Amino acid sequence: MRLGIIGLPQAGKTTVFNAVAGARATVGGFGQPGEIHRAIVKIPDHRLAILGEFMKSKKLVHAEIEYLDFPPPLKTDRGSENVFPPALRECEGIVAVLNCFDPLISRSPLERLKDLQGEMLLSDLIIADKRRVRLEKDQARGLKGNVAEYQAVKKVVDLLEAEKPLRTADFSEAEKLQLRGFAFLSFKPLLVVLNTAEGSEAVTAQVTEITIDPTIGADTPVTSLCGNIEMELADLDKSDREAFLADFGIDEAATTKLIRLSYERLDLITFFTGAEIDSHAWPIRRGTVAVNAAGEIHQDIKRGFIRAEVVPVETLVELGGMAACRKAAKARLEGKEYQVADGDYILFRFNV
Ligand SMILES: Nc1nc2c(ncn2[C@@H]2O[C@H](COP(=O)(O)OP(=O)(O)OP(=O)(O)O)[C@@H](O)[C@H]2O)c(=O)[nH]1
Ligand SMILES: [Mg+2]
Repeated sequence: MRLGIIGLPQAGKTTVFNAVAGARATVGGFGQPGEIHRAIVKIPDHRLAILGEFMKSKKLVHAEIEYLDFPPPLKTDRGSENVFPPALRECEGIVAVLNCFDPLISRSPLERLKDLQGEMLLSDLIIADKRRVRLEKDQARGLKGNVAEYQAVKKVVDLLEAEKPLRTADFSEAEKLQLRGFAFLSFKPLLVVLNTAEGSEAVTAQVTEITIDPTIGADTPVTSLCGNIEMELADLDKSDREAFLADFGIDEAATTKLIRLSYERLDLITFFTGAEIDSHAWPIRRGTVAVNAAGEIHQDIKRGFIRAEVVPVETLVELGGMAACRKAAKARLEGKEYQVADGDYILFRFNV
């Protein structure tokens, strides 16, 4: 799962990227045109450590997501679908970074977010409209085109012309299937980061203004952090970082919160497996059923699926193992269609 970090020029995208990824990409350099930084980030999860300790695991395997740091939208290409690099279309979610540290910027964060969103709407519209024209031409020539696709594309064009991002509209599963291949940017879940100056919190009014704006959508989380401080923090080793946080009475770095929010925004939850070799946190989409969760581990486990034995990982550790959980009637046997819950520890029974 990938999240693309985007923003207007000099918003602090690369700084935020360095902070979440512990990376050291050059900041303030106005990037190389077209240069994209990528990094895989482990999802912090205290439950994995607890499980690993209990299982005496040699290794912990975290759930991961990938962040991509993009250059700003191309100004010269305004009005084309290539304002953003194609790699952004391959991301499952988008993080928009807004410069709130420079007091000389007069447009409000909301206005700048709308500018950025405007670019996304436009590039989606160009793609959708091209397709609409093509399908209408086919119809005019008497070709029996795909009616369902035409209707879905027409709906998209209408929404975009009304400047409505697709993620705020309702689509049926059938429509989504028709639209999947277009990878529309405004369809992707969005997360907003206000990048604030050192020592200043985000202005609550700015956050609220974005949160309640109907063109952004109520589902869009808005968080704030100071990119510079977070980047320095990410550069410290673990004990120094903990000491730093304790000094300031902070229990969690803002980037940790951002990573957690990213994970949630992608609609991911975690289930666990564990043994002496390793304890493993597995990311899956919320709503995934047991048999498909099994497939994440191995196709054989999916194919030969019999039952899943399930218990919350905390209960497993607290009661001291699966046998004790069975005895206390805390472990459940679930079938293929069981919707896996966040924090489930699962033993798959399978036969191949
Ligand atoms: N004071 C302050 N400056 C920041 C902060 N975050 C970024 N900057 C500065 O803003 C400038 C741009 O930072 P980058 O992270 O390179 O911004 P960017 O959005 O990646 O820039 P481009 O990729 O060129 O569009 C640098 O000089 C940073 O030091 C912050 O939290 N506080
Ligand atoms: Mg940059």
